Amino acid sequence: MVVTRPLWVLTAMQGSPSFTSTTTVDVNVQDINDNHPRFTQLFRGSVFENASPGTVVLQVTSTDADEADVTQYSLQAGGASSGLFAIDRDTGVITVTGHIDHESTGHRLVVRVAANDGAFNAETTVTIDVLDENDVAPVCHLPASSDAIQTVDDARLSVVVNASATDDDSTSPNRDAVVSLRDRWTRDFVVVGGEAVSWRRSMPFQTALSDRRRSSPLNAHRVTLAAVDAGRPALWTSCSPLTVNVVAENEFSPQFGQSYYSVAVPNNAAAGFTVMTLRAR
Ligand SMILES: [Ca+2]
Ligand SMILES: [Ca+2]
Ligand SMILES: [Ca+2]
Ligand SMILES: [Ca+2]
Repeated sequence: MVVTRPLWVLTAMQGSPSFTSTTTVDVNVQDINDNHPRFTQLFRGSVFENASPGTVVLQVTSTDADEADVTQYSLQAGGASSGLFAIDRDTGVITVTGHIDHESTGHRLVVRVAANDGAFNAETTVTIDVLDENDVAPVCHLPASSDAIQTVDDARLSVVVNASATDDDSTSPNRDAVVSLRDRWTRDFVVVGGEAVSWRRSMPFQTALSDRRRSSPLNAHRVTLAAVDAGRPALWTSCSPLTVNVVAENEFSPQFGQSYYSVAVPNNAAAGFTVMTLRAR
């Protein structure tokens, strides 16, 4: 009840003829706590995941028709938000106290706030939206046993290997990941569509200068890939390095080491006796 101060004017009369006397009585109506506190609105706030302890999320406010009442705020225990937030009991400011992780706690947290005036409680639900940060690096996926790839297909933009990237962040663009060349530019490769590792140019098989029947070391091409996401700033993870070997199509006949061999065999050699071992290349 609001304190009011009505002024009462009293008149006293006595005798005949009467005499009167007038006085003024100032009546103080004592306020008692007979009204509940009321929250001024439904509250909703937002906070980035990984926000530092002490980060202010929002402030709740309330009114109380009893002028003299002092309202104190508290959080109701329990639920997914337990331990993640605290409230200043005097000001109603809600701050971060725990580790908020969008990937494990989800995109929305709910806290129950109580306001107490010493006798009466009011409760409200505060919704806090958790905003996603780019805090998970993408992961690279290469086909098994792709560390040494052999290919005869050397044409420009022909696909050498298909790779992929995944990212456990919750929202785009933080979770949008592609495979990319680790270096901004490489001479031999290009990644098409974020996954198809392809020749940048035609890469024909080369023979060794010393022996035209042997493969040149220049046929081995190393490429380093990375899984990269689209967050700001972007995160990336290196893939296992690849070696792509250009091999010749079957254009050589097998060759013996010599064109003529002579071998002596004992005249009592039994069936199954090994005369000699020949090798061709
Ligand atoms: Ca009250
Ligand atoms: Ca996270
Ligand atoms: Ca995240
Ligand atoms: Ca990410």
